[in-house]
Amino acid sequence: MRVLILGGDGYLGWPTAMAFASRGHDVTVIDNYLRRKIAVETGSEALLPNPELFKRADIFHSISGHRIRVEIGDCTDYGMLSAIFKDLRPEAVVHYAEQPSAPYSMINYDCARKTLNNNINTTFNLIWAVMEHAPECHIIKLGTMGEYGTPNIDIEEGWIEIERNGRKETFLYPRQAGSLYHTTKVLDTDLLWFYVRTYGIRVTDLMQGPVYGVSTEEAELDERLFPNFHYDDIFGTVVNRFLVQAVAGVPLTVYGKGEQIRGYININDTIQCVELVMKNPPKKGELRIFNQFTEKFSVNEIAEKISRVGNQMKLNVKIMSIENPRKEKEEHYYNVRHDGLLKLSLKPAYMTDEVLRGMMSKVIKYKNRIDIGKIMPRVSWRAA
Ligand code: USQ
Repeated sequence: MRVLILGGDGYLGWPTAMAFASRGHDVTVIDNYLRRKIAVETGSEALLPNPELFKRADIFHSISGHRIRVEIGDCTDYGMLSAIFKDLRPEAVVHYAEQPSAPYSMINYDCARKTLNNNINTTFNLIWAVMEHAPECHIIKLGTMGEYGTPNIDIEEGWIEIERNGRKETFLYPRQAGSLYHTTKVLDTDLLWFYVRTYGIRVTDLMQGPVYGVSTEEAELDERLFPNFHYDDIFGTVVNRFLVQAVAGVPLTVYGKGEQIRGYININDTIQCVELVMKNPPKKGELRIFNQFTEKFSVNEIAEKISRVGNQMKLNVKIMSIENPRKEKEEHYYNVRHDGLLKLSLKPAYMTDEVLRGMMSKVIKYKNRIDIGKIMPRVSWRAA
């Protein structure tokens, strides 16, 4: 298929591009390097240096023989995005081009504004580029499980049927996010739903949980192709952070009581899910929503798993509860439906001790690159 990946420089965008190109798809990536710029501004660089996109595409081509077309541009610029759509007329577009950090979105006005502008304007421009130049194109949008928050009732897969005074209607499941970043994803979903029901575009919105993983099949070809693996407080997700902390000899930073439960997914399963969704598009005029994670854990459970595996590897891992910098429920009900992707035949890779050992061995290889100054949280959810 002709696929356009927005946010192709990111932790998920680049491995997706390589996987799709390897499987014979015609892949173009766009990125404006926003995450790279924020990482430098906030001192949050990834564990391994990642060459810029043209260079990575060249390395990948020379090793694998597969080409990835690269465009450097800002998707909030409609002229740029619509010209690419007009030229390429993609059959599917995968939209990862969002400022992905909840802590960054909570730093101050400028960071909040940048997050809002980037995320909403990119989604809005994408919708219009599809409507004007590729109306059959399937939009695959990365949303987040955090859109739902942690309500005290079961979380359905995107939609909820409500009966009121003898009448029924199906609505988007209520959303109440816990950071401005997560709220931009709620706004994205609302925008997509408006244009789906009004103009009949074709959309899959993936409510993804925190992703973990150091490498993917194609990244194994050369370490310069690795996903940008962050362990800092801005871009690092909790499992990746704990792996690095275990290796660095820093006690695992459990925020507050540590009973916060989330649905987690291995980076290889993210790629698998996006490909399954792309191969099985919804019909026009449908907003299809999947809850994209494979297993749920509390932060304490993750800390215990990583410390057990780390200790088996003679790392002497300690766990430390620190004051929670976020405003979130530290104990809550969490029962989430997530069978949609399994019905599309997703084969999950679970967070086994063996998987954790493999990831930890990779991190150990780069132990001397770890900067422990990047580990403690710097951003609080309280207004400055
Ligand atoms: N946490 C700790 N200690 C840490 C880091 C995090 O206890 O050192 C806790 C957080 O307080 C939270 C949970 O671990 O309760 C998950 O935090 P996270 O930083 O792994 O994930 P989050 O900030 O929610 O965001 C990440 C991605 C985001 C994605 C989201 C999915 O950065 O792009 O949308 O995961 S979800 O969490 O389901 O909303």
